[in-house]
Amino acid sequence: MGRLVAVSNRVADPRNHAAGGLAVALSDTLNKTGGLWFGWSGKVVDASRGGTPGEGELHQIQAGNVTLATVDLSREDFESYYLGYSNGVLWPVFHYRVDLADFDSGGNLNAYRRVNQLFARKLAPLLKPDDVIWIHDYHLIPLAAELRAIGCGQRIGFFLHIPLPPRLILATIPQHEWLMRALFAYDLLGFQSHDDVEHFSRYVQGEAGAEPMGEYRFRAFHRTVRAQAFPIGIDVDEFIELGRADEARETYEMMRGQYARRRLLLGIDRLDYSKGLPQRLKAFQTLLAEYPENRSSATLIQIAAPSRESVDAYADLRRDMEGITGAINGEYGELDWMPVRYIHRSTARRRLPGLCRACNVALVTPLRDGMNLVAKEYIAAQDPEDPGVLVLSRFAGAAEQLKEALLVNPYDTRATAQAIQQALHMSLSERQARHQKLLERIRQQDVHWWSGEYLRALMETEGG
Ligand code: ADQ
Repeated sequence: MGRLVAVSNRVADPRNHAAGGLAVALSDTLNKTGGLWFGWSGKVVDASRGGTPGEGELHQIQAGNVTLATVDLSREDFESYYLGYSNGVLWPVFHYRVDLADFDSGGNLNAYRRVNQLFARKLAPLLKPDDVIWIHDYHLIPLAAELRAIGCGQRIGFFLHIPLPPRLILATIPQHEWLMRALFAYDLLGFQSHDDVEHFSRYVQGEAGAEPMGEYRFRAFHRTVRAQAFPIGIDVDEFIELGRADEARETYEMMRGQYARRRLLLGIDRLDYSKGLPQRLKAFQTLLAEYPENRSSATLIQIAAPSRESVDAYADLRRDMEGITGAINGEYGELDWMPVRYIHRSTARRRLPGLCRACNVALVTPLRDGMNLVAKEYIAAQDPEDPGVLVLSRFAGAAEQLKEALLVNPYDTRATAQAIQQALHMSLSERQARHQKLLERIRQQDVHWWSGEYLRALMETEGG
């Protein structure tokens, strides 16, 4: 295979494994092929200080064998492309929250196109003819079409980290046809789950008259694209290793010391409306109401990292969370026990394994989620001799794989409360059996499997 060129909205130094996620997934191949990683620098520059809006400056640094190339965005583009269209239209609709989408601002769509064109213009001169290009996520759906328009004939793949919704939900986006047509400029489309592929298939057959052409292949708009599920995983060994390091162990000891007499439940998320946090708190409240033996004992540690705070829906969610937490703590709290510890900050990755291991139950209950890696990290962090229990939303992509978790409908707060009760009282032998299966599953399809399978499929795919 030629050189790997990864493109994503944000770029991470592949030497820094502590960053997790894509950096771990791509570092092997990027290093082996002397790769290039291209994206936004994270810097917003004010147009008034020079530079036309959208014309980002290109920065290149060498990280070992890998070149990191990034561009700055103007404030206007950041607000319209990133906050406006990507996170104000695509994110909510792709998570089935049509009610939260702001469809009215045509300026946002223009900026979305403009930034994708800017990325194409800045990236094209850096490309070599036999490069293999792998573009990530909803911010960059039209990027391949823009690259093709200026003459790039390389193999280009796309991976969508978030769900693809059903046809009629997608069709609420005024530009849905343009977006979906843009996907046909790729050679391979990767989705998190089989449900997502099914939604793609139904959309293109229903809206674009596409013909399925045998396994995984679809023809529409005079092009053929391959579409397939590649569920993303974690680096299980790396996470277990992280759990053996000092910071994780100290976190574990501190938690066990502080909460010696309690049963701990854990939620770790970005503060995002897709993660089902208010519903989770209400399920916990129902648990305390209907199973009073948990009062003065069960403690929910909810860590919710700040995210996209200047988008209105996120500010509303923050207020809701503070309100519900206050109500539960006010109603059930004792001088020596607070039912909910709500922390609106992110936690250092090095502490996560210790935190996960110290908690008896993880609540991973999104209303919709592409995959959800916290579910997999929780499994990897457990002591196989005395593992905790994963309560998992059936609407997370991870539910297609993690069948031995307690699967719940997060909208049904009473059923979720029952599942939490079941988790808190599960026998050791059942916990061990479920955990052993889950660990096998996350090992079989870990992050190296994910990137390996994806790139193998991309190399096999005939363009056209
Ligand atoms: P996210 O929505 O960001 O990602 P998720 O998979 O839950 O979701 O988490 C990604 C990483 O962030 C995990 O490694 C997790 O530990 C970390 N993280 C989350 N909350 C944190 C917190 N409060 N403090 C510290 N770390 C935290 C998108 C999709 C997901 C998909 C991923 C990867 O929305 O569905 O799983 O991409 O494809």
